[in-house]
Amino acid sequence: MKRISYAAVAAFCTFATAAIAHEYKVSDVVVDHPMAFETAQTAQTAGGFMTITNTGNADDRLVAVEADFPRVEIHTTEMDGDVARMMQLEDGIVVPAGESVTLEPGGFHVMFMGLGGDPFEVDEKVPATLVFENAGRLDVTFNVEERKMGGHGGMDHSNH
Ligand SMILES: [Cu+2]
Repeated sequence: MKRISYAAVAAFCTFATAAIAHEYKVSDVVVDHPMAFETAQTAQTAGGFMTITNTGNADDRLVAVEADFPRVEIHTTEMDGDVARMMQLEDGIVVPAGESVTLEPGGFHVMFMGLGGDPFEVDEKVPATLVFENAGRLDVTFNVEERKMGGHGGMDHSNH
């Protein structure tokens, strides 16, 4: 149950930032508003979020994300009792035909790893390439946004 209520909070935050949405498209895949939250100075990882829509008639799959970091992984989040644990998705994320998949705090996310003392700062632009099994490669920019306080900031990735 906890996971569901958390997702509702995250969805609210997503709508609140919709005014600065940006969108990318390749073949039948549309990527809306790739973003990341600012991180602590000492953070080694940061999460990347977006909505991926497949307008085609065949399923597609986000198989990799490339960016200028020592490692970039695709993660899911599972609740282990009250503890949220992140796990790498070796096979990526399926985006079914005609559907959207949202990467958001508490769920699927891109994990930028090995920040090495260069934290994400508000208004920073993080270039990345999304690799889809069918649609191919898509260059996008993750906008770094303010981490809202009071429980609206999403998952803390700093100890990942
Ligand atoms: Cu993660």
